[in-house]
Amino acid sequence: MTRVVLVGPPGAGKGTQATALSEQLGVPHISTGDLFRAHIANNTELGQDVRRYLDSGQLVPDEVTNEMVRERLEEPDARAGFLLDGFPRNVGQAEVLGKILSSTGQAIDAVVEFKVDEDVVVKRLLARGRTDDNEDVIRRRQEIYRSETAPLLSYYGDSVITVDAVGEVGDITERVLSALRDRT
Ligand code: B4P
Repeated sequence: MTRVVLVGPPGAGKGTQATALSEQLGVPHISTGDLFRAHIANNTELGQDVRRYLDSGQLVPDEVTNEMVRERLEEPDARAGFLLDGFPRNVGQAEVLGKILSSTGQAIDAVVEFKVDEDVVVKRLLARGRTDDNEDVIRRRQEIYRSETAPLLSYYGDSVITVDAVGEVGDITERVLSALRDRT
C-alpha cells in the first residue's frame, strides 16, 4: 500500500502523521500546504499569488494546485509511491488526480480519514499559532472542509480507512500502519 491519500479536517494531524508514515513506508510525503508555504517563503510568483488564499483560509484555485501536484508527482521519487497530505481537497481535484495517475497506469491504494472533533482541532491549531491559525480563519477552514473536502469520503467509498486521530502521535501512527496492513 504505497499510494495513499490522507484526508481530515484542518489540524487533524495529517502533516504530523505523514512525516512519521513517510519514514516507515519509505515513500515521499507530498503536502500541498507545505509546497505553498515554501513558495511563499521563497517569494516566488506562485507564492505571491497564493498567499492571500492561505491567510484567509480559502482553497487555492484548482488549476494552480493541480498543476503543482502534477509536476511534483512526475518527480522520480514519487514513481514508486507517495503519501498525499492535503490533496485532493475537493472532488474536482480528486478527478484530476485520478487522471494523472491512470495516465501512467497508477491508482490510489487507500484513503486514510483522520477522525477528530472540531473542538480538539481548534485547541491544537490555536496552540500552533501559524499565520492562518486564528479563530476566524480556522472556522472558515472547517466550513470548507465540511462542504468541499468531506464529500471525498463518499467519492472514494470502499477505499477509505477511518482512523481515530485523538491520542499520542506514535499511537496514531501505529493505528494507521496497522489499518493499512489489514488492507493488503
Ligand atoms: P494544510 O497545510 O494542509 O494544513 P492543515 O489542514 O491545517 O493541517 P494538518 O491536518 O496537516 O495538521 P498538522 O499535522 O499540521 O493547509 C493549509 C492551507 O493551504 C489551506 O487552508 C489552503 O489555503 C491551502 N491548501 C492546502 N492544500 C490545498 C489544496 N489541495 N487545494 C487548495 N488549497 C490548499 O497538525 C496541527 C497541529 O496539531 C500541530 O501543531 C501539531 O503539532 C498538533 N498535533 C498533531 N497531532 C497531534 C496529536 N495527536 N495530539 C496533539 N496535537 C497534535
